[in-house]
Order: sequence, then C-alpha cells, then structure tokens
Amino acid sequence: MKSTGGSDAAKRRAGEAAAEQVVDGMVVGLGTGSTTAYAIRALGRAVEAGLDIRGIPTSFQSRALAREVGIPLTTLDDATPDVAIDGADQVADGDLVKGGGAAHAREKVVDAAADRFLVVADESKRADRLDHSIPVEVLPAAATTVEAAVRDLGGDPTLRLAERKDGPVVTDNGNLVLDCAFGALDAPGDLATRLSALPGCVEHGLFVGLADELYVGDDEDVTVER
Ligand code: ABF
Repeated sequence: MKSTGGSDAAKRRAGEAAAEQVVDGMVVGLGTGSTTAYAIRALGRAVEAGLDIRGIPTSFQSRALAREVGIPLTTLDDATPDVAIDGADQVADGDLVKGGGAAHAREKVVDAAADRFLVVADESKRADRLDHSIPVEVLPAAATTVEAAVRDLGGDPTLRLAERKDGPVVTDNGNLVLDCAFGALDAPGDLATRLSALPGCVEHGLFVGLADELYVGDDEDVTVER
C-alpha cells in the first residue's frame, strides 16, 4: 500500500492505538491507506488471538488486506459498524480531506454509518485550515460538466491520472476523480454542500463534522482528541 505523509512509526502508533478501541463483538469499518493498514494488521493479530469481530471494508485494497490477515467480513446490508477506523490526507479542526486513494465514496458511506468514526493520521496531516485539493469522484459522462461547475465555484480541477500516466485513475466504482484546488477553505461545510449538489458528482473528499475521535501519531507518542 503506497505510503504518504509522515513516518511509518508515527502511522503505526496512530493505527495501532485506534485498533485498541475495538472489543469483542464489534463490527468495524475498515478504512483505506497506509495508516489504516496498521490498524487492520493489528486487528488481524487480535483476531488470530481470539477477538471476535467482523469488518466492513471501504475499498478493494482494504478488503484484500482484511482477508489476508484473517478478519471475517460483512456488509452494510447485514450490519452497522460500531466503529470505523480510517485515515485522512489533511485534518483541520476535526474536518478532513480524504480521497488520496480514490476510495472516499465508500469510505464516507462506511465512516458516516459508524457509531464512532476514529481518524488515524500522522502529525504531517494537521493544518490550521484545509487547503489540500479536494478529490471529487464523478461519473465519467459528467467529467466535463463537473469540471466547469467546479471552476464556477472558484476551484481548479485536474483529472487524476494513473501513476504511469497511461490513462485516468478509475475508482472501485468505475468512475473518475477530479482533484480540485480551492486554496484555504474558510467554510468547508458550505463547499461540501455545493459540491454534493453537482449533477454527476458521486462523492467528494470533504468530510465535515463526521469525525468523532482523532488519533495522531508522532515519532514518540499518540495524541487522542475527542
Ligand atoms: C485513505 O487513505 C484516504 O481517504 C486518504 O486519502 C488516505 C490516507 O492515506 P495514508 O494513511 O496512507 O496517508 O484513508
């Protein structure tokens, strides 16, 4: 899983501290990304030691990792997550930008459905104000119209390309991603509402007012904010 941002030790501390919140009988939303992967691996070790949980993955990647480490899986059709553990690309005042892994649509569905949403991040993700570009997943047929609408909202959209630049990134849902630069956001909630209203926008990466607890790792410790 590709690693971004701060040190692996800091990510590991955050992920493993959040995993300790999971107890017998829980249904756990399993986020995506390198920090959450530490939580999933810790949960796999706990399952091996006898912890009885079920996971609901948020992406192809997190499903594959959960299966690899032996976490039994379920779906939102059959269970409600007691807790979700998921990473972020940027965190400011409890609000998040997510979607660097193009998994934010399913992440938002699972994270929002959970009774408790635990965000795991290293300290490099913290900001005073959100100014990271906002990933917007769009129906392929709506890419051009959503690009125009994002420009009308004051943003600068760029179609996300695959690493080898031989085509666009295609999400697990078969859609495209526009990375939309808006600069520093004074009112992330307003922008979130406007983006959600665009026809053809499947989901955007602004997670406003969703996080319940923040586990931030550094090279020595983990800070928990509720
Ligand atoms: C997912 O993975 C995201 O929505 C976010 O984009 C990314 C964070 O990855 P990492 O933990 O590798 O920095 O949670």
